[in-house]
Amino acid sequence: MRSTRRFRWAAIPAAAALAFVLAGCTQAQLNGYLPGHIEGAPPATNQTDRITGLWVTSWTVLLVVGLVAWGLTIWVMVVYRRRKGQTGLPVQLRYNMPIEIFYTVIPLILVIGFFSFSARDSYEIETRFDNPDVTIHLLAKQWAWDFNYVNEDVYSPGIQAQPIDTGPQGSIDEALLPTLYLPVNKSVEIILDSRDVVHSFWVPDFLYKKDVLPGKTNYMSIIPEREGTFMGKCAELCGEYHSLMLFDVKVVSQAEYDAHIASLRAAGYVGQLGVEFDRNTNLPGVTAPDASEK
Ligand SMILES: [Cu+2]
Repeated sequence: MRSTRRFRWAAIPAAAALAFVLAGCTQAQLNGYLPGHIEGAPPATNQTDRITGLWVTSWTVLLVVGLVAWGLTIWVMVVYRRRKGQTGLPVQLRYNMPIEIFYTVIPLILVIGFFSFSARDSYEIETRFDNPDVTIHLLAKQWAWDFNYVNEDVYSPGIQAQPIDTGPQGSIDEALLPTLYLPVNKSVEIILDSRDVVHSFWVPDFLYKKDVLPGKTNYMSIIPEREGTFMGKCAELCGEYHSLMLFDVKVVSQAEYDAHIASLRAAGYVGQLGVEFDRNTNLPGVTAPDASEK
């Protein structure tokens, strides 16, 4: 009698878990509610499937752990509740070796698992190309972005987003946004430097962001795989107009990319926008800033 009642209570979390699994998953759930996924279209970059996989696997495992933990908690509360007429303390248990091994070993396996998969994926993501097809030298500044197209020796100077009065509150002039053009299916290395304070280069659909630090060069290695316009923003609070530090990334065909480079050249944007425009002249080092070098 006693054991069947226990079994009945244990069936509740088990049934709940089963119902959850049998309910099936929508595409958004399978994608972990991450942005940038379009059904039937190529992934935004060569990394997005990997990042989505790590995220979805992680939260699925954690959800199962949660269901087991919540199930056991509720089960214990119900089965071992104080019954009518009971007085005093129940039998006290201590030093239960199987349980102690269980709650030591399982979390250890989880932590090692999460660590190793995260380390593997971040290693893959952070590995730089030996010979990227396209090299972009990006310079972040309060509150915009300069893009140098290194191979073609042209540049695109950026200004911060310009609010416009027409349209809903908070509207900005899309045409004036700094825009980085990238050819589709080409390996791209973005070299990230800051002219002043800490910024962060973030294209939400690429599922990755990278800090842009003064005095330290960071690198981002991606292959954009889907044509389109991707919104980007600075993801590190960097001052008064941080919220206007917006940009677009346009992933286009090689022909459109070449045409854009030609239009920059025709507009006179030839050469590279270097560190001479940095506001920060006091980078880490052993020498004081020299006014004559400016
Ligand atoms: Cu910023």
